[in-house]
Amino acid sequence: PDPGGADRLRERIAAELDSARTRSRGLTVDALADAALVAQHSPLMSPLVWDLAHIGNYEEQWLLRAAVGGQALRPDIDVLYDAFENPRASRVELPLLSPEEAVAYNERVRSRVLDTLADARFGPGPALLADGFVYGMVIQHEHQHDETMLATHQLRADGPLLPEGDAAGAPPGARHPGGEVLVDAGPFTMGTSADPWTYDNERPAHTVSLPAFHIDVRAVSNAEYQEFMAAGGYDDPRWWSEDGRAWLDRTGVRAPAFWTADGAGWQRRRFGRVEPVPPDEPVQHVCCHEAEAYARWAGKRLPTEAEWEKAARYDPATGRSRRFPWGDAEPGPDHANLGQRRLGPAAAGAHPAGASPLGVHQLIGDVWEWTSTDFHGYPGFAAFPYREYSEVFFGPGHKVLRGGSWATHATAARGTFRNWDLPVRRQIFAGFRCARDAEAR
Ligand code: AVJ
Ligand code: FE
Repeated sequence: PDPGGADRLRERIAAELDSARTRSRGLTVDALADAALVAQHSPLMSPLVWDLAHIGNYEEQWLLRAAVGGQALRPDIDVLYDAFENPRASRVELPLLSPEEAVAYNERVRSRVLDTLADARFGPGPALLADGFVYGMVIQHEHQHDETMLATHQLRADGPLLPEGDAAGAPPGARHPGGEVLVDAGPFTMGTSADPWTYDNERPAHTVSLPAFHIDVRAVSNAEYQEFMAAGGYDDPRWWSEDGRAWLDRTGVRAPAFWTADGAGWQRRRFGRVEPVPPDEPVQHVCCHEAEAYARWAGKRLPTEAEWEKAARYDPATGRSRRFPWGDAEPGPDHANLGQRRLGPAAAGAHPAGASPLGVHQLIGDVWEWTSTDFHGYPGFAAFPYREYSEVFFGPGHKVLRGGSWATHATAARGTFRNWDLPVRRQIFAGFRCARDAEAR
């Protein structure tokens, strides 16, 4: 027993709740006028004011009602902020809280949460509270919606509003990594049973044995993706799956989202700024069909989810799986480009300190990476604490993405974290890296 442990955990929770809220406000009421907060910027996204009050309502449901059994504040609005009741495209029609009401409601919830935090018992006892799990869940939930709100900002038609952050080039002297590494055949531990703030879908730890494979040291860059475009990749049916071809025919897409060509080459719009496409950054805003087509054109394929995780976590020297590619330490600014420190991915080679034992770079941060795997539960999966977080999305419709993006907060990024989306989605901050069978070629 560690008598000071619960107090340290309380302090960490309070600090993380606070920094998540600063970020949520920075993306909503501190950045935009009311009209832009209540507007629908894309049928794919909620109005920003919906995300804002949904964050508070989730916190009320889990940290006030479920965790400490407190009185409900606004049970009448649960239905408005229930993501399953209301598809994103129709949320704008609901009688939502105004921005001002949402801020006041969120503050009321938060001040009660902080009052009850002092008395919260973190175990032994109900699993919801063990090691502060439910607080970690609510903190990660807010960060995940912050990333979603950034995707909404990227889709806004009006100009730049968000601060640009650091320009993260490669550090001086960093070797520009390239090529691929061989991952030997054999077992590794996938998922976790230990990390207390992980989601149900990351559990339990289990052994997976893989044949040998090669995986690229870095994600596919804008320059490489342009070679695929210049080689007629979008028009060559050999590279596209049947679903991919149907998607191409339906959409007429011929470039990543937000790209436009002019006399000077390819430009991209990034949070209201138009700029030349930087060659050394990983390509982003491509869907899984595009990722798959590029990989086939390059004579490769997407990694499976298990291959991605083995490349990210497996340490051949010890046989152990690490929490992160660089070890078990929480991510620092040298390890990975996370947390919206800047508004885009970093160039290849920018984070040598974050490489995995096998020498694979930038697995965490920069861009979510599409894998070829359908989202499913690991052997022994048990939904906790609610089926609607993961379980209802299991099945062939959703592809797993790994690693987190530049917009993902460190508290919601780790070697076991699993994201998922429809294979046609391009508004998320996703790119990919390639892999291939070791026997092939
Ligand atoms: C894990 C990003 C797919 O946004 O639908 C937010 C996260 N779950 N609120 C989503 C989530 C509930 C989820 N993703
Ligand atoms: Fe949510």
